[in-house]
Amino acid sequence: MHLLKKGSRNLQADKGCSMYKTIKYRVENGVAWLTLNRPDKLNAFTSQMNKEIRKAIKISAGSDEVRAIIITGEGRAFCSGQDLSDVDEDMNLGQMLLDDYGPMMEQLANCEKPIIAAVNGVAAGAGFSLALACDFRLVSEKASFLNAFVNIGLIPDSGNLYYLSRIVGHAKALELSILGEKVPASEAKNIGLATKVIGVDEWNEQLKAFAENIANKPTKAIGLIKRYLEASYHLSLEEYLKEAEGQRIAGLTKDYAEGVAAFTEKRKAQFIGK
Ligand code: T3D
Repeated sequence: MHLLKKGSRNLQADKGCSMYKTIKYRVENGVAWLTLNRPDKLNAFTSQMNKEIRKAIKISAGSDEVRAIIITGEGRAFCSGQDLSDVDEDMNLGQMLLDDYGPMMEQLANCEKPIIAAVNGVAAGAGFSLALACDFRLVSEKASFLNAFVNIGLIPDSGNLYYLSRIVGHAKALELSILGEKVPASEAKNIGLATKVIGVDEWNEQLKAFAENIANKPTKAIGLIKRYLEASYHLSLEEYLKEAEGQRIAGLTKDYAEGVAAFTEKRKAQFIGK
């Protein structure tokens, strides 16, 4: 298995949101803010929204300006999963996953920038899967998670079981998936789903601080950490120890030189993401 990243293109970050109809996108202080923007449907996914998310992630992944990505929802929800008013009984759901959700999940998994889900409200169905696919979940005290699939006779999809079992363990993943009951923010923290639970009053300030702190870390090293941690689940130890190649790459970055210089000079490192 190749652990090396495929060629990444240096795409220009899009600062405006005019090219998007179902999301909002802006870049500020090294952080790309991607806001799901269908609040009247609790930000439910449509094929269009799925495409726009993929586009924004691709742009963010390829932009030197972006060093962290934050995904959140407009209004009172994070995302309520597939728009159930946009499907019919004859639809091939498997094909829909192959065409839309699978590529989105793959793109998130291959993105070497840190991705934060800012779960401002309920995250249900594929909206829960989206939050699981992110590297961090900052959770509002009024948010909740709902593996809603079973409630409409479906199985958790969009990588849900893959990530959920890794995050909360097999037994809890099975419980949440079969019972289909809401998990409030406090329980999400207890079972390791939430990185941090944030009070409503401090929400904006803490999100910004968390994301900007991550955006100021050595971005290339973070990408390599993500890549090797994920690879570790699929490789033998012998294969995994090719991590040496990752460390070789990290050792060539300007951030490594800066990190060592800052340590010896007893000052705070100023990482530039290169
Ligand atoms: O099925 C396939 O196509 C394959 C793909 C599957 C991927 C999936 O994501 S399957 C799972 C789909 N999602 C769900 O089953 C969740 C459905 N929604 C809910 O269970 C609840 O709405 C929530 C727990 C998320 C929130 O409950 P609550 O009480 O806070 O809000 P509400 O009153 O139920 O919803 C507010 C409005 O949003 C309402 O519209 P209205 O009556 O004000 O005009 C509701 O219909 C709408 N809404 C909520 N979720 C969806 C939705 N509209 C379309 N699709 C939704 N998923």
